[in-house]
Amino acid sequence: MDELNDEKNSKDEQLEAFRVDDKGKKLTTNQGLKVSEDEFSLKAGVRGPTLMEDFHFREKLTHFDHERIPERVVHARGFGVHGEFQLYKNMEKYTRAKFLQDTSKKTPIFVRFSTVNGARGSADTVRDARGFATKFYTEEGNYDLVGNNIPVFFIQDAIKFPDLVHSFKPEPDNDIPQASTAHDTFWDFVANNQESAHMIMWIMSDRAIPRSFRMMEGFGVHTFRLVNDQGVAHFVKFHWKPALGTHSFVWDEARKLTGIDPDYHRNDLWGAIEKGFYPEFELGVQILAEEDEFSLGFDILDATKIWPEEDIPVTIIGKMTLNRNVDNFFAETEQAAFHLGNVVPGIDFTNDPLLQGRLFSYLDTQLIRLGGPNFHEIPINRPVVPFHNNQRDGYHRQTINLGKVNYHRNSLAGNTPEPASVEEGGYASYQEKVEGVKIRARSESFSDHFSQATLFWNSMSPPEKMHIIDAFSFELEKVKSDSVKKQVVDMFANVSLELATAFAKNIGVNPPKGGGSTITKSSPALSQENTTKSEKTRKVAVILTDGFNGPEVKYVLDRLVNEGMMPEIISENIGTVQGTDGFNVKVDHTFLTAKSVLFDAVYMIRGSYNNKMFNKDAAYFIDEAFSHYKPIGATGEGIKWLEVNHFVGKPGVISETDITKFVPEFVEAIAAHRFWQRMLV
Ligand code: HDE
Repeated sequence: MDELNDEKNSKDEQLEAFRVDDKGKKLTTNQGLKVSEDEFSLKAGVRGPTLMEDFHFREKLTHFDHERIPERVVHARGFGVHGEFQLYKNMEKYTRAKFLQDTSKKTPIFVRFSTVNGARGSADTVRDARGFATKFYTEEGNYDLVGNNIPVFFIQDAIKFPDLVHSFKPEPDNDIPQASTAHDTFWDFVANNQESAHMIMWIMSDRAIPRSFRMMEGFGVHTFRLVNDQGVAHFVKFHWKPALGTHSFVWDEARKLTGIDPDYHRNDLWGAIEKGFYPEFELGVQILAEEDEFSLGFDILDATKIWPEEDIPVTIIGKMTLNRNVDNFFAETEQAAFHLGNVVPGIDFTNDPLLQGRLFSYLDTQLIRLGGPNFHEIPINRPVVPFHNNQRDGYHRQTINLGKVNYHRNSLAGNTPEPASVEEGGYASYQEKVEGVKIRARSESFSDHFSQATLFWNSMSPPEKMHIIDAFSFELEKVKSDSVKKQVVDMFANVSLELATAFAKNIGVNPPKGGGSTITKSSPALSQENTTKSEKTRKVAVILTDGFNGPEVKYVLDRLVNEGMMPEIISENIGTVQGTDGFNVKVDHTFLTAKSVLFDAVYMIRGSYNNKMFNKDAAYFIDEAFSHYKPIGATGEGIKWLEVNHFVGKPGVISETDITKFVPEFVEAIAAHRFWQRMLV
């Protein structure tokens, strides 16, 4: 079980030994005793008290009483999936890590995506950073890349993390609001900890409301080190680039989804994998020579800074494919334990004070969450290679270590298990020269909080800028303290006067007196306008009633499916809807469950002019999709319907009687995703 197998997925094989199928089996206690009655407790008389001796009742209830474990203090709401990583490019020039050298091997991986702020049962589509934690089960042990979908962080030193988290969590007196930063304590923290400026720009941007886990970038955030066989190190930043591009909701849509489908991102990822639309992310690295450490004009140890991609290009080195859903959410996703300290030879740390603090926190948090020091033995956390050491005992120990020797150095077991030399694969920390006085202070080189926040603002397209202004306005409208609002306006005047003046007006605060930025640089890679755009896997709502043109609709639906989209049929009742020429289609939804926010595009075929209620719902559906800038298509009688409702001729509205022309135009519109020109219509 512990040996690597190149042909098969070694993690999947390992997990197989732990999978249990209860179907078709007799019910037993945890001791394997067959149970003859599971609905009635053992009583003294049918109307009498339950007896203490009812071991089955006690076992069942006791287990149930202890089913919950503490949720993660941050990133409580998450969703995990399995996959594999395939290297494209041998990186031996930079790193000894074997999984980054052998392009013929696939490394099993497990990824857990998450929100940061909300509780375990909170909604998926809130405004927040998303966690993007990847566990590589390599032949040299587990390597965890525990990143986010935003490349910078709020603070520069881990000692402030509890303060940051207290400020964004629900306020302590009334535990409100859930999964939202739109409240006083968070913005008070921001205004009084101005290193947060850059991260706040990202959080107020569309990046914080991703359309899908499948459509967001991932970043390792910190500067790490790659170390090669000669012991030569390079600084590195890690990136995940989604094959489908980086896409977002509009805010109104995201908010509505928190009610309509709080599990939206889970459903989206689970469904895509079940349908065989396996999400892909390419792994990229930005590499910087050690001698260039001070060449970038900011400190590379400061986690509030990016390395603009135009200055240091991202080299793509491999691809991860997510191809398997979990069998059991609790056993796999909830019990997964990530830790930045899980590294393999050839990957090392830097002195980024945020990274250094995280190296403590992740192991520590698992002790309470997973109830002891043996969580590495839980199937999802086990490496696919054997582990041997003198650590013993503790809650829920599963390994049965043989023999008497449980200490190092020894002679009774020939001094084994023994350390491995570097040549044998032993991990040796990079020998960085360090000297300094003991001091609690921020390095001067960490003091520029605004330049890159301005760089981000300068890089946004006009619609993205409008969304950022709206997001600041929304959040601050919810803040009660006038003083906090004013402080935030003054703070962001340092990023952009245009921005601060715009949201100050919306929230009734006097415009900033000073401020402004001299930074004119921009980084096109930061704008989602420049991302990959594709129609693949997009969900199309097909509104259809009886009597539609069968051959035409069949043609369109077949083409949409063949080109990788997911059409779903909405009609008056669940069942089938009848077209001409004997063409029937299975109905997926009525308007009771189908809301426009669940779809990327709408295809209107025939409005039933007899059913007033249906027409009203269809009108609302299309109106809403239109207001969210989504593509709308119509053929046949659907065109009449769009005409009556004055949609024809508007940007992103495709109405065509010739279906051979309609399909390519509609597919192109779906690939364009949003028609921001409608803001001006
Ligand atoms: Fe985390 N973070 N974090 N974090 N973090 C946790 O570990 C912490 C930070 C990130 O899917 C906790 O197992 C400190 C940055 C992800 O299971 C905890 C600091 C980044 C996940 C913790 C940070 C992250 C966590 C809570 C400041 C992006 C979810 C439960 C120095 C690079 C992992 C747990 C999963 C989870 C501590 C900042 C990403 C408490 C002290 C920066 C993706 O240990």
